[in-house]
Amino acid sequence: MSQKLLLRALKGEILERPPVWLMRQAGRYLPEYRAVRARGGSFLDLCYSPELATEVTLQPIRRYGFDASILFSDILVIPDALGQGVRFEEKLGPLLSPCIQKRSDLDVLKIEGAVKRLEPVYETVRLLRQKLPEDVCLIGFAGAPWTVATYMVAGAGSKDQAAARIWAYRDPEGFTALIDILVYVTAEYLIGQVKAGAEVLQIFDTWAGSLPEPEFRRWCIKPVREIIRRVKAIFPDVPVIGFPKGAGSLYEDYAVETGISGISMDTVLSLQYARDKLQPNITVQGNLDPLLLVTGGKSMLLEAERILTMMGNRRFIFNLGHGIVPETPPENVTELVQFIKQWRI
Ligand code: 1CP
Repeated sequence: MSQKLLLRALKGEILERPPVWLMRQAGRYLPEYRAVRARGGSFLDLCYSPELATEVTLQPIRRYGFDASILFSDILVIPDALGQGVRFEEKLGPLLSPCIQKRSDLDVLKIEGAVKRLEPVYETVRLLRQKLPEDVCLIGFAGAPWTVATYMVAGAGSKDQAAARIWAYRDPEGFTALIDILVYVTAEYLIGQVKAGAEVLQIFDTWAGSLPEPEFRRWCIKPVREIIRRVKAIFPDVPVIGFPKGAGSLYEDYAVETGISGISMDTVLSLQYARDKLQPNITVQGNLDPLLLVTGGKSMLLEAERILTMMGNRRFIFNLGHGIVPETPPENVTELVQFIKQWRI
């Protein structure tokens, strides 16, 4: 049996301390990341450069000794591989063009070949498996179809995901065609990552919380279930973590119906709810507020302790409720990781 803590936690083992890794553990809050990033090229060039992407993935592992490493890439490499232009602007975030807002717009997407265009990412995964310390677990990832679609339709990040919701209400069949394309490419992409050496997968559904219940079932649960079915048809044992951010009381159905092995809590989900409704069936991950890493100190450690006390004696992975923000002082991360690693049931 594997000794890696993350794999053991995802099998349902209760450990003497939970594994710890943090969403966005690589990135702009680290000076060594900014140095690599400044070496020129765009953000996507970094994602598609196996040597540089490997280096920035390893940076937080060296600095902090996390139990798991998440592949450095982005959820928007899929629209890029499909041929929709994607670029990242310093202040504006991602910009995608042309916008995909009706069925006929789907014609610009090049489905065949998209999976192959992501080959540099698989190469990064292979390099990481060679270079990671042997007790560190490698997580591959992708965005969930709904969340990726919200960017493809709006052509940018958007507050309320209005453009995608409007298309989905106006023409559900047309919107299904976009979701089906994303299910196909995302499943193949994740299969490619596992073939290359990813040991766990995480599916980010950052904008799950903007949908009413029937749409949540249709555009979040159903496509993710289908992706997992396809991945598991080839790799039955690979654990998948789902992150339906903002799903509230629908977290439970997402946990039960999608086929995931772990579920990542957002910052606002109640620990009592997670303990009562999720932990009996599934490993739970989360949910420290990333802004506590900006302040650090006593308030951060008190909240980390509350989370550990409530969740740590069941199946649990310590993480944040969302990604590390760029303003985070790196030394606060050191303090948090040391605190988690010395904690015992
Ligand atoms: O300038 C820079 O260096 C770019 C900043 C950056 C980074 C470091 C972006 C732009 N993406 C990433 C890496 C990234 N993105 C990772 C791997 C690194 C790690 O976790 O250590 C992962 C897993 C993601 C996932 C991602 N990208 C999500 C889902 C998780 C989440 O944060 O909600 C989303 C929504 C994106 C889109 C994205 N990528 C980048 C930006 C600025 C955005 C838009 C976010 C928004 O709309 O608010």
